Amino acid sequence: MSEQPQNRKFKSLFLSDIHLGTRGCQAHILLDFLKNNDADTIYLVGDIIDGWRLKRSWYWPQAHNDVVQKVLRKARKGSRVIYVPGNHDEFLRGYLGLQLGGVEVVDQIIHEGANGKNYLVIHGDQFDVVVRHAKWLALLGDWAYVTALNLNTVLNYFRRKLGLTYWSLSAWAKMKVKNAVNFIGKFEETLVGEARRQKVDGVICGHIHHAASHEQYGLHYLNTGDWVESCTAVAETVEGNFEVIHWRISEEVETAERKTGQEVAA
Ligand SMILES: [Mn+2]
Repeated sequence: MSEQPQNRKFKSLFLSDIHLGTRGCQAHILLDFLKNNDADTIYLVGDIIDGWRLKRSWYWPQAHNDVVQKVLRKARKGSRVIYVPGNHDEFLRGYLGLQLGGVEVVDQIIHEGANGKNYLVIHGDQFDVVVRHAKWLALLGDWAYVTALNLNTVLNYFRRKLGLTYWSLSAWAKMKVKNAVNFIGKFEETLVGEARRQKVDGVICGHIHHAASHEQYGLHYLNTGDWVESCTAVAETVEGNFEVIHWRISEEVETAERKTGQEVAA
């Protein structure tokens, strides 16, 4: 059983940075989230399938398949599903304007909020100077990030054994580095600038794995976070309020789902 509100129906759900195809992806937690949350429109805001990683080594356990099936089933049952590719799934940028299995692929889109405001929905890498101007540097950063995540998995295994709670090394490292904080601020400011340029009221993006909802730069900035570490999503209620959801599952569910995932994958 989930520790959080069950069977909620939203106007819209925004999810990004799931990184299916990588070991870091918390697919079992996402599955629990998808079981308990539904929406008229589901926006997949990029880096859903990690093509960079899959190109190097194939990693595709059953749980990752289940996530894809779950989303496709929602599309069949009437949810509008919109996929806005990111840099890790840029291969989908070759399919813009097409429908794949009931999923619309677009580069960016304006979301009309129930609050009467318009929001630019975009992954955000287009405005990340590191990714834009030096892909090799971004890939290096990517490697360092994966290494940190793997270390994190080992670390948390022992923390679990010792009865300690989950603790994210890479999240900690990222937050410790002052440059990272500057990077987040700079990114948020740039995305708000783009929303302003496009004459909309706000922006909903992903990419930096840092969920947020604020008006620090004059317009409403929302970031969906990720399903590698923080397990977050942005939800819009039918009344037109936006929420950042941090999804958590109980230890028993986690252990059970991990086991099933492994059995099927083996
Ligand atoms: Mn990205």
